[in-house]
Amino acid sequence: MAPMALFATVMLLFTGITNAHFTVEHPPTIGQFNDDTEGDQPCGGYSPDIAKVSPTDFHIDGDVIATTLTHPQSTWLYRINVDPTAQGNWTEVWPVFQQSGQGKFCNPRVTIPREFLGKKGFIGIVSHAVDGFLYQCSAVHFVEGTGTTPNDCTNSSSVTTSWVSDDQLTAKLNESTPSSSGQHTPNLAVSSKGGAFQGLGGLVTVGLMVVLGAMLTV
Ligand SMILES: *[C@@H]1O[C@H](CO)[C@@H](O)[C@H](O)[C@H]1NC(C)=O
Ligand SMILES: *[C@@H]1O[C@H](CO)[C@@H](O)[C@H](O)[C@H]1NC(C)=O
Ligand SMILES: *[C@@H]1O[C@H](CO)[C@@H](O)[C@H](O)[C@H]1NC(C)=O
Ligand SMILES: [Cu+2]
Repeated sequence: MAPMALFATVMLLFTGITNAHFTVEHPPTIGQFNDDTEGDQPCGGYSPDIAKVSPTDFHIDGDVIATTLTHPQSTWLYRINVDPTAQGNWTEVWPVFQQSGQGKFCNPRVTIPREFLGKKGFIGIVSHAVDGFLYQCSAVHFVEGTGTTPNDCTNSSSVTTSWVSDDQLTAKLNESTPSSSGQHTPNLAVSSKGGAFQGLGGLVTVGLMVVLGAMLTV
């Protein structure tokens, strides 16, 4: 009984660890979050249609973008467009920067060019991390003024940021044709969609099975 319980716990633990890229707290994202398709542009596996969602107000003189990163490092692109299905013609609304350290990063003063005032569209948040590019979108209505900063807008203590240039990430401003989820696994030849971490998790799991198997036969 005990070894099997241990085995199950270990399996669960590794499953939990491998299901992690990044999430967005503010503004609320559209579509069901799906870890496996977060590498599909433009919105992480979800096909947006501005006519079918309820946009949140986003204040053009300064409002909040807040994310939680579950990788040790990421470069970030904040982009917006007013295409009904979020295809292409993105405008950068914050310079590309790098986050070091897992956890929450909240940017309380993202401003939007005035030409977008009164329009409905999308804020796309793109992460470039160890297992490739990852996407989330929020549907927003660009309104006048400055947003109030929510209480959960905080930076994790381990998080630091710096300005970097990332040409591959900046090129996502021009991206418009749907990508395959294969883009999410550029570094290791792992067939699963989840990328390097699932590959690693799989290896470790196999290793543990061997060890536990040996224990059980003793
Ligand atoms: C791209 O977006 C900008 C800003 O909304 C707009 O002025 C421009 O006309 C758009 N270009 C195309 C080709 O849709
Ligand atoms: C988080 O850190 C950035 C600088 O890295 C800072 O601009 C921002 O105001 C911080 N957010 C909060 C909620 O303090
Ligand atoms: C986007 O495409 C236009 C036209 O091809 C090009 O001039 C511009 O440099 C590109 N921007 C980026 C960020 O790649
Ligand atoms: Cu990931």
